[in-house]
Amino acid sequence: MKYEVLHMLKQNSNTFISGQLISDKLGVSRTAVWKYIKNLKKEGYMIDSSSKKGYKLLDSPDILSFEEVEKYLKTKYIGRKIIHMESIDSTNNKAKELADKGENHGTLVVAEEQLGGRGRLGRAWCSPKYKGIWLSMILRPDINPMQIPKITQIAAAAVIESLKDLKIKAKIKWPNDIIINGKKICGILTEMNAEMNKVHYVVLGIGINANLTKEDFQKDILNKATSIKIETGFTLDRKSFVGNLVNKFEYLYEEFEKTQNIESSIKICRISSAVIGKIVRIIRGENETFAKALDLDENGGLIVQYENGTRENLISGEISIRGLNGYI
Ligand code: BT5
Repeated sequence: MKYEVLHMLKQNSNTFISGQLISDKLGVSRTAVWKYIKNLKKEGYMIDSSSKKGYKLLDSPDILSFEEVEKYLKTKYIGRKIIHMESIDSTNNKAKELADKGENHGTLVVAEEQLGGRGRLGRAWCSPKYKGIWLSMILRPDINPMQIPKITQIAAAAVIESLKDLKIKAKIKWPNDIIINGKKICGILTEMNAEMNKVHYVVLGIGINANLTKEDFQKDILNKATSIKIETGFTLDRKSFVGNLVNKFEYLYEEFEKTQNIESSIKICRISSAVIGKIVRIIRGENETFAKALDLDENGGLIVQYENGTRENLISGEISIRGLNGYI
């Protein structure tokens, strides 16, 4: 009910709306309305209250709840439900827990801060409060588990396209890093629950360093991590960015759902690749080899050629790519 009150305030954001009208429309007492208003103020909404005129919404907090992101959404199912949390260990953990209980395809888990944000192979992901976009999507594709790496490429393409709308040029360091000026501003973590031939669900985690300053990062990652704010000087409007990102994602994901192809996403990933044409270090556990990155294949795998001429199509999973002398 609190959000229905908020909805009414938002619809009349330039004018006062009387407590009586809200109470009549929603069928609750005026005291209840007053309590909801008090709670909304606690969440950071600035609401002018006047005993004669009623309530007027002055400003909304910079949070990524459904109520704040909704006006930017053009999707059919992705983000139509957002579970928003102030603080959580990891949105991927929460999304998995919810998916295990049957949460629907398209639901998003978004947190303002993660205390145990995760990268691949159990690495830590730095996720300070209100500074970034830390979200996970629950997806229920009817596909073979082998197809899962395609979802990472769709997500990478959607991030690139959303940045492009803001005239920000970014590149993809295959398979799951988005970089600006050679440093990482976004990481993608795709996890699944599956049997041999059937995927039960996928949790697609996306972390975007929107407005972090240098002080927000641990010192040991500053050589490879950065934020949109640091690189462009521009404060990202996180709400519209999330809306735009899920719109782009759903559009590209639909191609995959209908045809199992990700041609459009691969095109974007190819143009924006930070590795194609370069000699790269391929790290598999303890093992390191060098090869030239040639292209992406239709599954989103990276085609590389070793010094002896043999070629291999790398599948994301447990592989990391580095530049010859550093991160890229
Ligand atoms: C990733 O792993 O890049 C995947 C990151 C996914 C994060 C999202 S946030 C929402 C969702 N919930 C989660 O718990 N996770 C997902 P990987 O390729 O393994 O890179 C991890 C490495 O990047 C770390 O070992 C650090 O070196 C570095 N790193 C940590 N935090 C970073 C940050 N905020 N920005 C850039 N690099 C970072």
